[in-house]
Amino acid sequence: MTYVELHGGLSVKNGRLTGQNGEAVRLCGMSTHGIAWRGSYINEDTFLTLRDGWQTNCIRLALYTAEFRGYCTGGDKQKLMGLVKKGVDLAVKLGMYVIVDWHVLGEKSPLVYADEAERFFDELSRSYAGVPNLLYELCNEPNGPVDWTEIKGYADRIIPVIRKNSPGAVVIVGSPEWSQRVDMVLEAPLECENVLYSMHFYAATHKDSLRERVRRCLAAGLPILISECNITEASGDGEPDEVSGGLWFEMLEEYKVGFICWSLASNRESSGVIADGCTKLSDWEDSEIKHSGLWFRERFRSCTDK
Ligand code: IDC
Repeated sequence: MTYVELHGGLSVKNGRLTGQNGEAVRLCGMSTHGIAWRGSYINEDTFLTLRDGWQTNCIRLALYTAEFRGYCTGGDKQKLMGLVKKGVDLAVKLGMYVIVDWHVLGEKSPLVYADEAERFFDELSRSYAGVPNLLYELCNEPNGPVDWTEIKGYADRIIPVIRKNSPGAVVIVGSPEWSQRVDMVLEAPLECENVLYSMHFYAATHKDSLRERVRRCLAAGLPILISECNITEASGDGEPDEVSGGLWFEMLEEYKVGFICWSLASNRESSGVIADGCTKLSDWEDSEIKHSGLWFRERFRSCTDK
């Protein structure tokens, strides 16, 4: 039985992501790097290795909007949408969950390309209306002067566009300061149902003070998904910190919070989990996986409630 056969369409109940029989569901898996540059990982063998070898139930497809010919800054829209759909189709075929991530970063505010976002999510949700595998992440990491009211306004504009096509779909919403201000969300959450709030950490940079903030929100019942994390520094590089990572994971287990690791890439950064220069797209040997990748593979394998 696949993960999606087991849990079906997801919803958010009592602060937790929930499966079709009322059970808690933790999403766990890898995030791609920008699919415009590392789209070759969107193929069946890769997904199969991640599902069966790494025991993950979810994959996140990162679609950069502004950087390096992103979707809204000169990227080939048709090709990029094609890659997104290829990824969603594969997840459907393999019974995995899939998060499509509108990767707001360089533009800071999701309002900058809100018109484009509306068109993008309208097309996607029309194509996959009612498909239980797909979750929609509306804005990776708002940053700079953007505040929660602005992000909320953006979410209140995009969510109805998605829900008009796919009424029950779960959406994931970011927060100010690179999706770390879940405390601001807690004071004024969105009013609609089936929303998860994303929270991102990089354990070598983010330690007790951020963990305590997140714990307060979890204890108060805010539904959170770690839609990006690693044990490296926030730069995506630097020495992994397993001790801080371990403390994060104790908390995630306690509250049954899902987690997605950044990133499925062979590059020079310690957060790119495939060894630099390794061109294999699946069935990696341990020697072809970086320290951070081996660490996360262990967390995926031991993740309960997936
Ligand atoms: C980084 C990539 C890097 C790329 C850069 C683009 O690892 O290769 O050049 O983006 O600006 C995030 C972001 C994510 C970052 C990652 C590491 O969501 O896009 O990826 N990070 O810096 N938030 C915190 C860390």
